[in-house]
Amino acid sequence: MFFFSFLYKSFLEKNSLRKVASEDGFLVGASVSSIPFLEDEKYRKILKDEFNLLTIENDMKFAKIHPQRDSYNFVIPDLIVEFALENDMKVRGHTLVWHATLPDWLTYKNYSKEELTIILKNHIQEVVGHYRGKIYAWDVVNEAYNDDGTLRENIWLKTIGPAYIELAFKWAHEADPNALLFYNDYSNEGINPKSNAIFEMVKNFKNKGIPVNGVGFQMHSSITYSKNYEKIIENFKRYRNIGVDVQITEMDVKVQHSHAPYDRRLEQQADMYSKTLNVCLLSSNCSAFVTWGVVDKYSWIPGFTGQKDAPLLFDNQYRSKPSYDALYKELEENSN
Ligand code: 9MR
Repeated sequence: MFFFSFLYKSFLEKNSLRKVASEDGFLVGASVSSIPFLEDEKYRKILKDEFNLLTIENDMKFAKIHPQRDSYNFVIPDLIVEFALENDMKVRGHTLVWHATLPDWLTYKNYSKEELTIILKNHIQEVVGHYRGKIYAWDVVNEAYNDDGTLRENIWLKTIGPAYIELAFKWAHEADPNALLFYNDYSNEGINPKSNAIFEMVKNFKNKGIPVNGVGFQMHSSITYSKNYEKIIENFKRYRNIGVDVQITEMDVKVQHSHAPYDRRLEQQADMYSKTLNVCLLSSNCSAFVTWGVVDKYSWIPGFTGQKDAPLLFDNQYRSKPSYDALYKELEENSN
């Protein structure tokens, strides 16, 4: 009986992304959204069966976790972190410093440089300190660059100045010296003014001893925009040469804006997912592949574009899609 239940269990485990990824120490993850996490048992089951890494999609953002100047709200992120650790999954913390999803108490008041510096330092140290030892990697700074390679205007740059980025990394490291610290952005996967500027910043941080471990490539994609995979490999390689990890942190693939039959669009989507994972698996410094959501109906995209879409690995009936199969196959063939 024991033997058969063992066989059955191994069979079930075999058919999951995390099982095939874990054999090689690779991390395959998804972002978690609080409403389905709290209300949808099937959603939680997919999370724990399929992934060995979770990113908290919204509940660690400044406005959510630090809603008033003198109070923090760790309730939902605590539940998700506990769930992850109970199920032997790692967690990516997202995100400490960003221009968006800020609380009103920050947005609608003018602070001096000294005040804002203390606010940011306290925020980072309180949040990172709360999860010390539990969060495997933090997106310390998110989307600080414009596409032309200049720094994005935001309250941090305006009031603290460009040093806010390196200060954030130092403060996060002080609060949890074992957490990996990432800079995360979008449209930075190829070689372009934005990715060059980010690379120069990270290289400079390494030279100066600022604690940065990795760069996240969000990889929000669409079947109507092709990718230059050679350039992505080249970009990942230059990070490897300076001892910096890379991760795919927020991948999804839109299928709207195409006139192809739906089945064909899902095949194109699968192809994009698997080619991107392939680049990561063939790059020795690429340690994780994370999708931005799990089940199509909970994706952020329809709300953002105003059009329905199906950007993820599971459809609205929780069935795995061709994109899932393509990732599974890629993991099976190419992890080492
Ligand atoms: O998916 C997230 C969506 O639910 C939120 O409304 C939005 C604003 O906080 O952020 C979305 O996630 C973003 C992520 O935090 C950073 N990279 C881009 C993601 C998609 O906009």
